Formats: sequence, C-alpha cells, structure tokens
Amino acid sequence: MDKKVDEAKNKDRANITRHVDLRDLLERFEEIGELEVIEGADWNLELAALAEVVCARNPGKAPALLFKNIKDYPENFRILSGAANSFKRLAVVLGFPEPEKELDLVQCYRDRMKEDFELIPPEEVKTGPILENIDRDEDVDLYKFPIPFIHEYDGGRYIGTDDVVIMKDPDSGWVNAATYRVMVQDKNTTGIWMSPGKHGRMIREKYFAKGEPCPVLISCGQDPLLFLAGHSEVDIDVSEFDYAGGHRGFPFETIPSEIHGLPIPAHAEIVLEGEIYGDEESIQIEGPFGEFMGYYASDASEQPIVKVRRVYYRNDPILTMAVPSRPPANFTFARAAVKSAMIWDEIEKAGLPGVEGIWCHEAGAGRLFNVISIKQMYAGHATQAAMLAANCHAGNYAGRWVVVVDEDIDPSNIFDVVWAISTRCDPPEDTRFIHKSWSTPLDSMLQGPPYQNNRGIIDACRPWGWKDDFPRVAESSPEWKDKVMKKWPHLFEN
Ligand SMILES: Cc1cc2nc3c(=O)[nH]c(=O)nc-3n(C[C@H](O)[C@H](O)[C@H](O)COP(=O)(O)O)c2cc1C
Ligand SMILES: [Mn+2]
Repeated sequence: MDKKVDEAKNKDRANITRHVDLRDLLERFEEIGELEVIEGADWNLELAALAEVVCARNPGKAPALLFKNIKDYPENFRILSGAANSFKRLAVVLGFPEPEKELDLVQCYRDRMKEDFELIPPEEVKTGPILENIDRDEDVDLYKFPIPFIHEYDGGRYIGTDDVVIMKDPDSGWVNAATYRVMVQDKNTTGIWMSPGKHGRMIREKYFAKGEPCPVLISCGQDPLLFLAGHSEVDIDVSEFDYAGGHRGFPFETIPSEIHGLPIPAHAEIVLEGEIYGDEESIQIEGPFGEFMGYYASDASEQPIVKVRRVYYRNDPILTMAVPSRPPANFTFARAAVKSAMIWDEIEKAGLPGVEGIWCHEAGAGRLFNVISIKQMYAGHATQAAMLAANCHAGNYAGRWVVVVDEDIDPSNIFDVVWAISTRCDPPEDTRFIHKSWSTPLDSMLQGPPYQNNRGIIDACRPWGWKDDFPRVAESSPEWKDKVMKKWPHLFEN
C-alpha cells in the first residue's frame, strides 16, 4: 500500500500524497476542520434534515457530517453526508492544491485531463477490509444498517443514494459503476431505478432480453472518487473504476464477488450482491423519492427489484448518504465542479477554442444552468460554444439552460452572469432553442413520456458585429481598487 502511495506521489504534479480509502480521507477532513461528528440523531427523517440544512446554509463550505450512535442502532454503524462537497474537501479528494475559488478546482481538473490523465484499471486482489463481515442468504438483513428515511413523502428507506451500482456488460465485459437510487423493499430485497438511456439500464436490458436476471453489486459506502465518477457522465464503454483510478493516480483494488465474480471495491464499506429481476412477478412499487431537480416529479412506479444474497461490510461500517432535494444539496457543489471540468474537457476535444471557464451552478442542481465564458474569436463562436456545451455527453442529460459570456465575466459568479444577460443580450436575437433532447421522468417540466425536453441557450456575449464599439464598462481600474484596498485593509477583512 505504501509503495503505491509513493508512486502516486511521484506522479502527482502537485506532489500530494493521495488517499487510500474513505477512512483515510475522514482523518484528513478532520485535520482541516471539516468533519463534524453528530451523536444520537434518528435515521427517520432527522439526520437527512440536518444534512440538508447544514449544507444549504453554507454551500461549498459546509462540513461533512458523520452520524454515529444513530437511534436504534449500534454506536459505530455510521452514516456520512457530503464527503467531497466543499472547496477544501473536494481538493483533498482529487489531489489538488487548496483552491481559492470555484474555478481553481475546474482549472486543475481540466489541466489534468488535458495533460496527464490516463485511465487506470483496478487491480484484482484476494482480500481486503470489505471481507471483514459477510452475511449470506437467509442471514441477509438490510435493516441491520441505519438506512435513512430521507424526506416525508419518500416511498421508503433508501440504502443507495451516495452509492455505486456495479454491473458487467455480458457482451464486452465492460464494467459500469454508476449511481442509481436503491430503496429497501424488505430485509433482502431492494428496488432500483434507472433512467432511460443510462448505461446500467442498457446493460440490464441485455440480460432481460435473454430472459436472465442481471447480476449486480451495490456499494453503499465508498471512496468519494468512485461516487464522483459514478454520478458524472463518464463515456459509454469506459469503466468508472478506471476513470476514478486515473484521478487517484493508482488503481482501485477489487476482489471478485462470491456469486458472480463482479469486482468488489476492496476498501468499500458496505456492498450488496444479488441479481436484478424485471419479470412481471418480481417487479414492485418503487418511489416516490425526493429528486435532484428539487421535486417529486415522477410518481411511484413498478420497477425491477434486486434479490440480495450477500452483504459484505467492514467492521463499524459507514453508509454514505446523498440527499437529493431543492438545491443546494449535499452533493451539488462537488458535482458542479466536476461536471464543469468534464464539459470543458469534452468541448475542447471537440475543437472549441477560447474557453476561459465553465460553471454548472448548484442552483441548477449542477445540470440545469451551465455558464461558459469564452474569449470570442470569430462570428458564431458563442453559438458553437453553447451548442457543444448543451450536447456533449457530460452536459446533455437533463439540461435546461446554457449561457455564454465574455471572458471578463466569471461564470461562477451569478451576479456577473445576471449582469451579462441583462446588458449584453437582445432576447429575441440572442436566445435559441434546442428541441427533443435527452431528459428523464425526473424532469419537473415533463408530464409524461417521451422523456425529451427543450433547452434554451442564451448568448450574453457582446454582439460580435460591434463588440469593439460596445460601451466601456464603468468601474474603477484594478490599480485603483488595489490601492484603496491596501490603504484601508480593515474594510476588506472577511
Ligand atoms: C444522489 C444521486 C442519485 C442518483 N440517482 C439516480 C437514479 O436513481 N437513476 C438514474 O438513472 N440516475 C441517477 N443519478 C444520476 C446518475 O448517477 C448519472 O446520470 C450517471 O452518470 C449515470 O451513470 P451511467 O452513465 O453509467 O449510466 C443519480 C445521481 C446522484 C448524484
Ligand atoms: Mn457509465
């Protein structure tokens, strides 16, 4: 283990020793003062409500919450909320120097993708902490864990929110590892919900088409890098394990599971193994669930179930919990940064020059209101930027607005962005629409199938044709601002 860490250290340009697993990260979060231990909360509505308000009151800066001594449960069966969801913790997780502002994170990520990123496949090992406890067949009892009931109108307790669902394509052997919600039905059965077009759903359909159940692992507590890869749009045929490994700089260790030989992350906290059944006798009602757009947009529906036959877990396991809700939620800051960087990477590879920054605002749940700033270089450049950002894989699913601004506008600063839309945009000329795009039953603006939505793009750049004659901005020069701030510093302390 130490040797690998050393190798990673050498590799990392920032010379940061990378973490081994979630527990290693928790120590680091504690060192930087960003971990709060909460004792005695109730799994039933209380701990999720606390996670929600703590995060919403201080977006990007709220601590991670580690719940222990949860009502009705052993002291050390814990729940973690918001692991990577702050400036500082996300930088630790990704191995970046401490950021000063949102775009520092995006820039570091994008630089890595541009310069030295490579996919690093997992390394198979024989054993690891996840095998400390194994419950088999009739001993399986999911209620052993303090599974949260998150919001009042949810249809049940969700064991899988900050999770990674691991499935193997039966034709190519590609291992997909993505975040899909998992609701407990009874002590050894869960529901699982996958939106049309998702990789896991495509894989599941291949098994169902052959009349077979689909083998699956559900990791319900793991390294935040796996969760970040699991809920970001990593390309089809690319394993999120390889992608997350690439960001850590050394491989994730995996152990073949007992029944299906699927890769169990060796340092995960809780992993379920079983099969997904989608036949008529098996399906059960799933949901509703408070969703990422901030609504209950889709009703409860009949969905496939997972029959759980193994539960692997570490001693004193930690269930990781995401609380989708009216934004900001306890994962939207981290998502905003990663998604912004992924879109930047993709559109740059598609040939777009002149990108200065991107920010997928938390107010749009990190998907619905994405702003891209460019240094305009030719007529049509702004439209190209918007179209690519709206349609590349990382920006496509369930999007709504893309705004393009000039390079003097900080895309992460909503005040700057509203000013640009208000003063550099002629609404009938500078808004355009994209119809029939990839969306989801979770879209608050869709009442039923087919789940396609329409998008708006806003060109809030100075009009290309007369941009050099555009009115001068009225503000003190940087020199004057600097001078006065130095002269009266007490006015500028936090
Ligand atoms: C907390 C959370 C819960 C999510 N739940 C679901 C879900 O239940 N179903 C789904 O299709 N996508 C869900 N997503 C979005 C997917 O994880 C995301 O689109 C991911 O890229 C899908 O991976 P895939 O491309 O391998 O299918 C969720 C995301 C988050 C952050
Ligand atoms: Mn995938």
